[in-house]
Amino acid sequence: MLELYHSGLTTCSKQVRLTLREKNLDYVSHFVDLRTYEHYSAEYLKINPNGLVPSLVDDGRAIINSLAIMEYLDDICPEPPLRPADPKKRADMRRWLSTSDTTHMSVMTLTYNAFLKPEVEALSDGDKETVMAANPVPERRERIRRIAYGGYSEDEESRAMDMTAYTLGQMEDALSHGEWMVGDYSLADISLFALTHRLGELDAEIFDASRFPGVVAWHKRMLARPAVAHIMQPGTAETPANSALSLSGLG
Ligand SMILES: N[C@@H](CCC(=O)N[C@@H](CS)C(=O)NCC(=O)O)C(=O)O
Repeated sequence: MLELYHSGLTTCSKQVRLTLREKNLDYVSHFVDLRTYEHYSAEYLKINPNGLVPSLVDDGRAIINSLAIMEYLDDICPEPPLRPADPKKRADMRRWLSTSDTTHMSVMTLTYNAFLKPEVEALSDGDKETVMAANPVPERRERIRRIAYGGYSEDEESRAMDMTAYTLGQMEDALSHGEWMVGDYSLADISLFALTHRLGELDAEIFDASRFPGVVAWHKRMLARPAVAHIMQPGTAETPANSALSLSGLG
């Protein structure tokens, strides 16, 4: 039996929920509320010692990291295949998974400044300290400290924007060769779509058809997939209101 611990519409939860849906896999859904810090509870930390979502539990064994989970799902359920058989293309796919991971950091910065700043600023010092102390990963703790005290500067925001635009530029090149990132539809498309979906929510000025026509057209192809329409519906049991955001600004 598969159990998914996820937070609805946060970037990494979208990646795994979409993979599950594309494969038509049933699972027990556990919504982890990032806004009440459920991901830092002792119970959840036993599943995911990093205190991050998502986590998959398969017959009692936890698998963590959204990208590892996506590959795991393709291993245990090979149909329809979401990784190219050709080793070179498979390497390309992994390169995009890695790119999605690094770009996620920049998109988090944009998300924080656009959506979360006032809420985090309004937290009491005690709450801020609680959140910082709770996160087990030193790099994340530092990011939360950064957010809680001062937030990202314009300069940092502009660097995050540049980095995101750089990734979109690389995607534009890749998409000039075909409809999907690496030949057939694959985990590369799923991992990157989770980011472009967030850029759409942010109404980010860089995500623009005049600058990246191939990416915007690909994004529309993604939106037309039934699995995407299914998992993106806001306000369902899996995606309650505000499920796209974590108050620690790291969704
Ligand atoms: N892809 C990585 C990163 C996961 C990640 O950043 N998850 C965010 C949601 S997209 C999270 O749990 N944020 C809560 C926090 O950092 O407090 C993984 O799956 O481990």
